[in-house]
Amino acid sequence: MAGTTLIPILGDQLSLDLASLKDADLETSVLLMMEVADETIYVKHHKAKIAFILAAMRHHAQALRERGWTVDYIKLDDPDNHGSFSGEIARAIERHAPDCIAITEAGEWRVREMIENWEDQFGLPVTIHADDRFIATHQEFCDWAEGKKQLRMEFFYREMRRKTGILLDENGKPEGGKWNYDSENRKPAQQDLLMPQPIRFRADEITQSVIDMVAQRFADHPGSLDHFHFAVTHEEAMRQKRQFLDEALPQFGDYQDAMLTGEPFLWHSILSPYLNTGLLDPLDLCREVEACYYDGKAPLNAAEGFIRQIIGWREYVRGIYWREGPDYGDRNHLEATRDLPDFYYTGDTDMHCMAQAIGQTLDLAYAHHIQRLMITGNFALIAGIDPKQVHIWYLEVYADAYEWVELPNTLGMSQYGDGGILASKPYASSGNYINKMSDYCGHCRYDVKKRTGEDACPFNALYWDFLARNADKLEGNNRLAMPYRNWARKDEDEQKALRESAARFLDTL
Ligand code: FAD
Ligand code: DLZ
Ligand code: SF4
Repeated sequence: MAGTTLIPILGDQLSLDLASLKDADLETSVLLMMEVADETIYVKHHKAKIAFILAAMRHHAQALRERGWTVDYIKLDDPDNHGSFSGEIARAIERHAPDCIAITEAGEWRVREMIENWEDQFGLPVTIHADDRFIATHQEFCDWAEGKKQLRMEFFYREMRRKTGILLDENGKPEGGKWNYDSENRKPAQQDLLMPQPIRFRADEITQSVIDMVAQRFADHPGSLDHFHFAVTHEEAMRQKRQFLDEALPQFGDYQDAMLTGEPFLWHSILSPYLNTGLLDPLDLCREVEACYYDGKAPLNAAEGFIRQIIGWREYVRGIYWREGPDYGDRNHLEATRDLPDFYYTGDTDMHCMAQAIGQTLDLAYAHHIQRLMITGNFALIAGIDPKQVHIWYLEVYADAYEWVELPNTLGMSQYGDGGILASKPYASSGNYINKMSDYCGHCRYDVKKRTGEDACPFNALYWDFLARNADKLEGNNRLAMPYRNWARKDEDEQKALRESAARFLDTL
């Protein structure tokens, strides 16, 4: 008779057809799900992020049991809980005496290295399955990147379009003749009564008990539980997906980069927590978006733009995370050392754009891409904040944050900490960009048109100071030739005034 296989399922592996379950035997497998202290405190995750993950895990365990699996579920408040994945595997081995362990690969180096020790630690064979919820394998990404002087998402994305066949015509050419319709996608938005709103899911008994436990146990973690709205089951995540496809997708492209006061969601999907935990499948979602285009329910710029975020950016950042290795998070190309200001944890700042982006983040564990990149990320970049502290903040505060996706976005794309592996130039801007893409400046005590002086928008002087401060590292970058020419054209007095204004502001942080 076949012995028992122990199959640990981690908190971001909540897919019913997870790789480690595909060939597993219903009769002889024990699935192990573990709520463990180490995972909840290795950074101070937002309360709503912890509540979402644990509530989704508990509902997923139910869904697995309904499908006939034996699930051994360890709760965080179990008095015997050892508090770590390895500690709980050791206890589960005592309970179930398995012959072997099978697991789907983890989403970060820290846990991957832990799992790689298990064979020696427990004296059992451990099979690690590749995570086939992603489109590109690690090898495919490395093969594509091999020998290239510069990696560019756009070219990798075309490979993913070819691999999946998404939005290709019968001759294998991109639908509509172009691979990318971003030039149509950079419109500012107006306040609009018909703006779609994501579904606010009600907490059932299971979710409520998790929320209560998190409120008590993680009171010193950032963020609020008052607005907890997440889908926590596969069915609820599907409903949110349907809502997005029907109501927001058609205008997703147009307003992808827009920001409005008091509107945290705009036409974004709010699906990343579900894609990253496995409640939704990324490729299925892209095929549904593609179908919306073919059925005339969404224009090509919206469908292509959305699909690019998933089969392009999402896959690309993952490829870079694993290719660059476990020390990626230690890089600091611009040698930025300033501490992260306290207002990242309170939202208490006169900069209205920052107060909006941080405030909604603390309330909802959500901000959309341009808020993350061009508001909070841009500020940290031009103020010279230590990229590791910035990385930890992003990993803590967003419900969708796991290191494989958060770190390259933060350290690489947003903070240029990898010196240009992920992005060809730093995403630094003055207040002008924020004013163009949002209505924030109209509500701000600072004047976005002013560059120096007490009421000048801090982003302006900081932007020029950033360029001047990092000239030795950035001046040679072709994509920054124009801003450096503009800096050189300023007379000495103006340069001095800008740098002094920046220094005065930085002193207040
Ligand atoms: P939509 O705007 O509706 O986009 C659709 C989907 O595309 C997203 O759900 C997401 O799965 C994918 N996507 C879009 N952009 C990216 C990207 N750059 N990288 C990976 N996937 C992308 N995304 C995370 O999932 N987790 C993170 O921890 C995370 N950290 C970020 C940190 C910084 C500094 C920046 C600039 C971006 C980060 N992103 C992260 C990418 C992006 O901001 C979020 O995926 C997006 O805001 C999620 O909201 P949404 O589901 O409404 O996205
Ligand atoms: C993020 C997180 C949290 C807060 N808690 C748990 C947990 O208690 N149990 C669990 O299995 N996973 C949790 N996670 C997600 C893990 O940190 C994630 O699976 C690893 O980062 C590996 O990618
Ligand atoms: Fe932000 Fe400057 Fe605009 Fe104020 S004026 S909202 S600080 S960009």
